[in-house]
Amino acid sequence: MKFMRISEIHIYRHDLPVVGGVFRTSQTSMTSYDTTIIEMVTENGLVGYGETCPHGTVYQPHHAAGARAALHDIAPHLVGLNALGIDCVRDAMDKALAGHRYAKAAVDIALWDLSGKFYGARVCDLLGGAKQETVPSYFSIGVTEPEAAASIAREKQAEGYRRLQLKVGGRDTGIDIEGIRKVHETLKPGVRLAVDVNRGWTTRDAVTVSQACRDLPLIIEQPCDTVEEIASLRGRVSHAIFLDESTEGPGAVLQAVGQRMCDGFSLKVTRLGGISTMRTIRDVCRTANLPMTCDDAWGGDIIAAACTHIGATVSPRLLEGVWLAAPYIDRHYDPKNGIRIESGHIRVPGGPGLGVQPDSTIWGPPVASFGG
Ligand code: 0XW
Ligand code: MG
Repeated sequence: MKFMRISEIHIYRHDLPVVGGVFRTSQTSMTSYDTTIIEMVTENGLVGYGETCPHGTVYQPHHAAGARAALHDIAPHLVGLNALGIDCVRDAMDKALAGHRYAKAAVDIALWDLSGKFYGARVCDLLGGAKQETVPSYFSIGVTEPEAAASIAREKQAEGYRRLQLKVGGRDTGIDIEGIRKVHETLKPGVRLAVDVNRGWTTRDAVTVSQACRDLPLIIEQPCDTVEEIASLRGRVSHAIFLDESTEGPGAVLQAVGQRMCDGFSLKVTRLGGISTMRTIRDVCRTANLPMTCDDAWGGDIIAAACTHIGATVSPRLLEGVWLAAPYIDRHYDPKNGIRIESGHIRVPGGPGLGVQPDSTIWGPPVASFGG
């Protein structure tokens, strides 16, 4: 096996203020995101990047400062290892610290970036090849009043989006029903709508809303908190159900697939453990004939590139979309090759690795450095 020694690891912290002021989900209102970036340098001077950025502190059992603390403990165990042996480095991370998949994901992403740079290949090509060079994105409309949601829905379809996700929950279900109906009325032919509750309903609420909207073709995403609640909805609701937050790791996805608990997944790269785990789950979804998204909770160009590369390798028939935080972020890490959404679609970057070359001065000095 070829060897490329990891010589330095730097950890950065960066704020991503929300364009428009606030992004609301049923249980969280975010005005700024705290993201963590990892920079891995190899002995021959290649530099790889990874990122992890939770959607606040209650969306998942993930914590921004916790990610940095975990990486701080893990990093010393990685200096000197072979960056090209991605799975061996993952083993080393597991020996250094149990759990903390969302933190380790940043390292995993940086390793794929480095492998791509070493072999002169794009991450999507290392993952088996891009099935499309432009992937569909979808727009997420935060929790808002029904009229406001409908007007954003109109605007985003005019921009070219072919899938919308409407956030609901955390309020009277009557308003949710009105919002869903109002947004649905705006849908152009072929545009699909997912209603994302982010765990905000009881099973009673889920049955009530689904029955009240039974004439509308929708996907309902993560209606309730637990998989037990969601599993109990089978046969009682009129809509396809997707799991998001409940897929806390690959094991949870396998369980949901085995029990046919849902009709698809909204997947988060860092929650599952990075690009390596997403590849496994992509193949599981293909085997089980289940649609999936390739998203993350939030994050800048590095996360956006990771989601796009994986998304490009999913069978187009099963790819629900690649969600990026880009519309809510006003600055790219890589001003030239940063990941952009145009007409609701994302072009897969052409350069080696992730295909983005961040300007690390944007993040200020590292909060921790190892090796060197
Ligand atoms: C729309 N998202 C991808 C962004 C927020 O993290 C919530 C999330 C979701 O689908 O739940
Ligand atoms: Mg979701």
